[in-house]
Amino acid sequence: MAHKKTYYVTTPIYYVNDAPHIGHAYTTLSCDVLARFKRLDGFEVKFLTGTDEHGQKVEKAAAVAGVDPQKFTDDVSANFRKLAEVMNFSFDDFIRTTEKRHKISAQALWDKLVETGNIYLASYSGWYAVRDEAFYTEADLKDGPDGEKLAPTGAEVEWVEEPSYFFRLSAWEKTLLTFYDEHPEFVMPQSRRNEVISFVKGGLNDLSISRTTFQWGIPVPENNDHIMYVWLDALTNYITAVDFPDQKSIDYKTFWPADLHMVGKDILRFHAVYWPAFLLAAGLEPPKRIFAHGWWTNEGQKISKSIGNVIDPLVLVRNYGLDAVRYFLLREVPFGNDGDFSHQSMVRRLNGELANDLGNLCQRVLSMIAKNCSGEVPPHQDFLPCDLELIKKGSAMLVIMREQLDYQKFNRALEEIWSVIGEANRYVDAMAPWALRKEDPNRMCTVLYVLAETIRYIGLVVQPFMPDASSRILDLLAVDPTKRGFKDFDAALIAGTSLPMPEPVFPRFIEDGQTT
Ligand code: ME8
Repeated sequence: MAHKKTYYVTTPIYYVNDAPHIGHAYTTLSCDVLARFKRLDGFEVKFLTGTDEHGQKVEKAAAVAGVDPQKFTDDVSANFRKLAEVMNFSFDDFIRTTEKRHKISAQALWDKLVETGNIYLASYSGWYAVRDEAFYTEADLKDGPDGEKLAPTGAEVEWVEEPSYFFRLSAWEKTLLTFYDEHPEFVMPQSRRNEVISFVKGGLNDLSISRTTFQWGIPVPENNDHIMYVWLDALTNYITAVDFPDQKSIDYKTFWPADLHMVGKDILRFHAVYWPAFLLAAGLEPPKRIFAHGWWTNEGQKISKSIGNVIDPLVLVRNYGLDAVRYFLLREVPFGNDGDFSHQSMVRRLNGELANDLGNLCQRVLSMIAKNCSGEVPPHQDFLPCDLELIKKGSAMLVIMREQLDYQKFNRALEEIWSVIGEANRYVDAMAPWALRKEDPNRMCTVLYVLAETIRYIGLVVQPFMPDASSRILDLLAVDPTKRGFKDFDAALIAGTSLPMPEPVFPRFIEDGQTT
């Protein structure tokens, strides 16, 4: 039997110090689209998300809330699960770093690093930013507006002096550079890869990987006075979820190394430098790709709790509808670049691209079929070159999208679909099937068949992006739910199949917040 194609995609695990916001929804959405696309394309998929529950930042947030950290993390982690439900994320596993399976895995990775001589005990003195959960040297810091020292990210820093275990990161510099060289697509986009390489070329210091001044974390196996550094703990989640340390397990053998760790640009270094170094040092394979996407701002401003402009994805979904939000986030910005959220552009895309371009195409064609072809897929005669051209464009989308999504070019994939939608709308106008009704009804049927078939192609490829709207479109064409995978991409509509009464697929959004 042929070996099944597999795909393992992960989101960062989110800190439970705060409520989920649009940035978290964005990262997970991008992974959801890839997971759905690959499943439709016949892959065995594992899509992992979850929450990062240890560390000083979470311990502090729990203290501020006056709640025990476990209870606090239970509550906030549940909010992330709720977000996943509301956004219709199709994850296969939701990991929490406070789970037993994860403690076993993180401690096992630690043991491997000890066995291989990569860990030593010394003491750390330097700066630490709780917000970033990151160590900084004096040279990294910048001056704040009141002359205070700040991390390069703008986070407050505190001076830390304590005994600490260290990971011999400096010893892995050359191996990492060779690894990047041999795997040119390990870090993407290219500009981020260049940043990573120049950071490593600038020289790596050994990394402090344990703390002693707080409790909330996984104890170091050989010395319970030490808590594992939260990033070492958190990164390990990606192998915990495939049963590490059991490297003989089916999941480990099937899915490791992961195909893609999707992250925001803020946490690239942890994923593209520290994580492969830990894995190589432990004799494990690094993942195949780290993709660092850009940052969202809100109407031009940095999103922050103190500014009070945090965008709650649940509110967006309530206002605009889930599919519209999913579409907007991946269409608005070339994936990898920073992007700005504005209600105006959301409404413009919703009305222009969803309600007008796609919605009207479906509505026009399906209501003409309902009226003039007794509500059945019309029969067709020989196709003319212009018919074949449109069908060919529809059919070619899949191959193009495969390539674009393999490089995380979500906006390009959507542009491709919308260019076919544009062609189809121009074809309707040029063929004017309403005018053919009397003079050449057979030709009218052929034109409507070509359009219905093009809409079927569109409905199929839109599935990963807009699962609800696409399933409504495919239902309106009576496409058998078992024939919506890509192996049936070219299983054309059959004349005479009876169709349900057409209904609008996308509402129009009117400025006072109402939809019609
Ligand atoms: O960093 N725009 O968790 P976190 C786009 N626990 N994406 C954004 C965003 C924005 N404005 N704000 C957040 C952590 N994100 C660690 C990860 S992984 C082993 C541990 C997204 O809750 C983006 O993906 O701070 C970013 O990398 C992530 O949320 C940070 O989430």
